[in-house]
Amino acid sequence: MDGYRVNKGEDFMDHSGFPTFPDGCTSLLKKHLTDTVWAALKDLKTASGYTLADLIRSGLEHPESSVGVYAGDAESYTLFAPLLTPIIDDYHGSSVSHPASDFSLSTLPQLSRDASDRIVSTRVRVGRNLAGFPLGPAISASERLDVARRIQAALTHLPEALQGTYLPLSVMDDALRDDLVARHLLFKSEDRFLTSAGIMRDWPEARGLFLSRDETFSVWVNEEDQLRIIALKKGGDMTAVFRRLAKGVSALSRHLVFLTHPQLGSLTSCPTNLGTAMRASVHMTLTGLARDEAALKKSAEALGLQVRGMHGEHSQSQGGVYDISNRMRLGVTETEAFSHLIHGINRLAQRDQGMSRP
Ligand code: ADP
Ligand code: CIR
Repeated sequence: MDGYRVNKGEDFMDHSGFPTFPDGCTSLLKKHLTDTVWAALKDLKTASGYTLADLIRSGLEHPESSVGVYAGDAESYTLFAPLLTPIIDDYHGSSVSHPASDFSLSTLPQLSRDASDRIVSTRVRVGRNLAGFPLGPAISASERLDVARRIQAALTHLPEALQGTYLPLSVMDDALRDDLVARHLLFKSEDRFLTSAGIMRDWPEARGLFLSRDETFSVWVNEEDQLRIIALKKGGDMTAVFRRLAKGVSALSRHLVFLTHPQLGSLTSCPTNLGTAMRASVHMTLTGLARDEAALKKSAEALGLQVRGMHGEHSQSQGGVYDISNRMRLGVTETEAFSHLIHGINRLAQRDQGMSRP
């Protein structure tokens, strides 16, 4: 859908209370919320009080959503499985048991010289949440604070090369915050999808950014997920960024118990992030392919890649530079997802080269 329209209140219910979606809505929520599924789930509530209405609120209020649901807790994934399983299968491919985490470097393919030359910066992030707590949409203010304290304590045990400073959002001045966001180091303070899901409640309390001294390793605290563990570096040394991220994840997992599921891997508030919860991305110059953005998105999609703009999801490209990342995160290891990205980037660079010839 072009632009967006916020659905409010009775707008999106028919006379029986079944949610309705405007024409042109292509969300996975609309596709999989049949009247049978709705009738079976509408009166259910998880132990932390999360209901079907909570689960689907973001997708109803924003019919331009691509997915449209956020889980409130681990139990959401079992209680609301008749809706979430088809959405998960649709996004990630049919459900398979998620393999054990593997960040090994030995099997990574070679990045071509042509691709490497086009890469402005490389970023790899994983989402994590803590076992024993609800996810962002259903967590209470005191639980969120407890989560932040545990993460801050774990951060003090990072190896020397990753050490840095924790910056609480509640005491950060606007100029510093804007600068960190502009330099891709900090999350934005508004997101209409997350707001509708209840994730932005009590903002900016218990939110923060941990930044390593050299600014190439960071941890976002209590945004969409309780932790986003991130490695980010200028240039196309993709292996070095992947290795740095793996080091940080491994260090933190020795001091925190992350929320996992036997089939779904790491549990995250948005089902697109399940499994590895990893999005590895490059900012890449594709001036030839940029002449037809719709075709670029189509070829990237066929390669299993996602195209975003220069400031993340729902933003625009600038100067022919795009954010290219792995789309699939569940049912593959981190190394497999990262290898897939490298292969895809090599292909895109090759195609762009062809398009750029006079
Ligand atoms: P996510 O955390 O899910 O990746 P976004 O798509 O909103 O969420 O991206 C978060 C931030 O990371 C944005 O500022 C985005 O521009 C930045 N980013 C993503 N990939 C790169 C990259 N390769 N180089 C620099 N910044 C990046
Ligand atoms: C949506 O449904 O569009 C938002 N809730 C974000 C979904 C996750 N992003 C993605 O798959 N690109």
